[in-house]
Amino acid sequence: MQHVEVYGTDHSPWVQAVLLGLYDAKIDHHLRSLPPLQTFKKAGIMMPAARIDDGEWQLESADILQSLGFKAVPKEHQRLIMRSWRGLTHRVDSSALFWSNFSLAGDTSPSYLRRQINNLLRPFMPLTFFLLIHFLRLTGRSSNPKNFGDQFVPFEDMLKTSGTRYLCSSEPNSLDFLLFGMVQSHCTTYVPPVHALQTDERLERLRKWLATMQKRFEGYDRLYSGVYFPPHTLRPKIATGSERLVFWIGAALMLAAFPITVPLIIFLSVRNRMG
Ligand SMILES: N[C@@H](CCC(=O)N[C@@H](CS)C(=O)NCC(=O)O)C(=O)O
Repeated sequence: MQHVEVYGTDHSPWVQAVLLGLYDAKIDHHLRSLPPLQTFKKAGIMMPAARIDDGEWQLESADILQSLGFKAVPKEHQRLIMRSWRGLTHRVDSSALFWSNFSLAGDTSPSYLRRQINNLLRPFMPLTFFLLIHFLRLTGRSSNPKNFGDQFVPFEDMLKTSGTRYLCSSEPNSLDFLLFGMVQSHCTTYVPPVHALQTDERLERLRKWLATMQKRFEGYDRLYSGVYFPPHTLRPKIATGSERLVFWIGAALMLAAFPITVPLIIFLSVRNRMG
């Protein structure tokens, strides 16, 4: 494996899982912020997508991790990861914070011109997530459990029985990346599950696991959890002023063009859910 191209934003738990796997396996990779045409045609803005050595674009984080050489994730574990997503919809509690956090995660293309073109167009992704999350909240589908710690208890139990520092083997594997990716996502904009992870008395082992993962990923430049969990690290690097300016111009254009953008987002979302 020479090079892997990944599409997505590092605010997504599933994109994070793939990036963590790539970092851990020391595989050369690049993160692009706009979807490739092939996946856009069939899955809209769905992320992550990845292609290994100019091969076919692949969707689904667990499948991508498997293609990278990591373990397959059993369906029941995938369901547990899905459940640990609860609370992420709180990232739109403050629209200003949601948008400004996205403005900071700039495109990373080496060419300045390409980077700025991508920064101009990438607000389409947060706009979609913003509308999707509000839709989930309005339709009562963003479940709010009494205690956000509950969704992490099954992982605490796994650590109790694994006999190692990781969830199911002596080295971190797909499940560790998926859960740690979820934690990264919860930390991009502080949401209630972060508080549960920090304070819930039932999650002692999970906090140790987080510290182990933090140490392992010390040099990883998308470590959002470092601000909230020890050993602490600085927040990931942010986009420059001119990159953020172009992002905001793009966001304004997307909003001004809402008679086009909003129906397009609805069309892509409905088609994804039906197909
Ligand atoms: N099961 C998929 C989930 C991917 C997913 O839900 N991605 C979200 C971003 S966090 C997305 O792209 N949503 C856009 C949409 O639903 O149209 C995976 O593990 O890769």
